[in-house]
Amino acid sequence: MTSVNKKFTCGLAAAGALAILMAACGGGSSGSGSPGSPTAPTGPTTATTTITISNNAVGPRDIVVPRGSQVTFINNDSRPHDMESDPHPEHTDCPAINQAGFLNPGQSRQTGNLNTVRTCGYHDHDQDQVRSLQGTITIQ
Ligand SMILES: [Cu+2]
Repeated sequence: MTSVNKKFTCGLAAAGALAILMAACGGGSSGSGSPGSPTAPTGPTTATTTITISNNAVGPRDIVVPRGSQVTFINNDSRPHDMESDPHPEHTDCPAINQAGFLNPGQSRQTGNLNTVRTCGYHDHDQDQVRSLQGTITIQ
């Protein structure tokens, strides 16, 4: 019965002071102001500012860059690609990525300055279902 009693106590604390509850009983992350721990990317990440497209796939898919960086997309494929920020089709998460945009074969272009510490997903707007053309840029 000890655990039940503890939960009951926390409930009372919540009614009184939410902030104290968060500290005493919550133990969860605050959700803001936690430097160095952005949303964990799905795969291994690489410290580079260049993403190359070939054989209808990006590489490396997931990269880590310092805040303020520009990332260069290089299209070494035999067909055009249109690299844009998630989510599709709005492209609103990280608008700086949209500056890479449409790349003909052999073309390359940089994103704008990635100034916000966060993880940005990107995709090929013309093949938004193709996983091999999707990845993440983690800004830290
Ligand atoms: Cu799109």
